[in-house]
Amino acid sequence: MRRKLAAGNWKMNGTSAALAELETLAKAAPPAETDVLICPPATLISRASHVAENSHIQIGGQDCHAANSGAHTGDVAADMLHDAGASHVILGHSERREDHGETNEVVRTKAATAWEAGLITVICVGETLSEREAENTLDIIGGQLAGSIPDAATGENLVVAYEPVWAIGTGKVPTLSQIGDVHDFVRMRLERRFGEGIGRTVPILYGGSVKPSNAVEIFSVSNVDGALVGGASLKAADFQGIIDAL
Ligand code: G2H
Repeated sequence: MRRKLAAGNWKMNGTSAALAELETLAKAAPPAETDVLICPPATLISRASHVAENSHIQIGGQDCHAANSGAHTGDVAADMLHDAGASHVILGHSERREDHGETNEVVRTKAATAWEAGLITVICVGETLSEREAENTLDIIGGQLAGSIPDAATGENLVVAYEPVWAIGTGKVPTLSQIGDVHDFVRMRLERRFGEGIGRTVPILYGGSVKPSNAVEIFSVSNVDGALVGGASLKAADFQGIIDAL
C-alpha cells in the first residue's frame, strides 16, 4: 500500500518566527497512513528538525548540490542536509529549473548524490503553459521523468511531484481530468521503467495552488497520493486543513 504525503515547500520564506507554525503542526495528532513533510529554507533546517523531533513531522531541504563537498560557494550538500536532520530533499522544482538553469541531467546527478546521503528525493516535473497549449504535455513530462530520475530508484527513495508550471502560485488549478491524465501517465512510466513493484510504490504528488478548499477534490483523483504545497504551507492552519483532507 502506498503511503500518502503532504509536503510543504516554504520556498524562500521564513525566519525564526516561522518555527511557531511548525510547532503548531507538530502538536497536532499524527494522521493515519499519511506522512507530513516541511521543507523550510536551508537556514532553518537544523532548528526545524529540533522543533519536529519526536513528532510525526519530517523535515526536508529544497535543493542540494550534485557534489558531496568542495569549492561551491553558497551551495548545500546532500549529506549536510541529512546531518542537519533532513530526511527528504526537493529536486528539480520548476523555480530551480527556471532560476538556475537546472537541466534534467543536473537533477539526475543531484538525485544520485542525495540517495547516497540517505535522503528521499521529491523530484518535480511539469509543463509550461506554452507546452500544454502545443499539446506537448506528456512528451515533456515523459522526458523529464526519463532524464531526471536515476536508474537506482526504489519504492523507498523516490517521490514524484507533478507541478504544472502555469499553476504554481497563480491560483490557476488544472481540471481534475488534466491532473488525472498526467498522474496516470507518470504511474505508467514508473511501472514500465522500474517494474510494477517499484512503480506502484512511488507516491505521486500534485503541486500548484493547492489549498484547503480544493484539496479534497484533488486528492480524489486516481494516482494522486498527496500534494507539494507552497503558499498554503506557510500557515499551520491552512496546511493542517490540507493534511486532514488526505
Ligand atoms: C508549487 C507549489 C509548491 P504553490 O511550486 O511547490 O507552490 O502551492 O504556492 O503553488
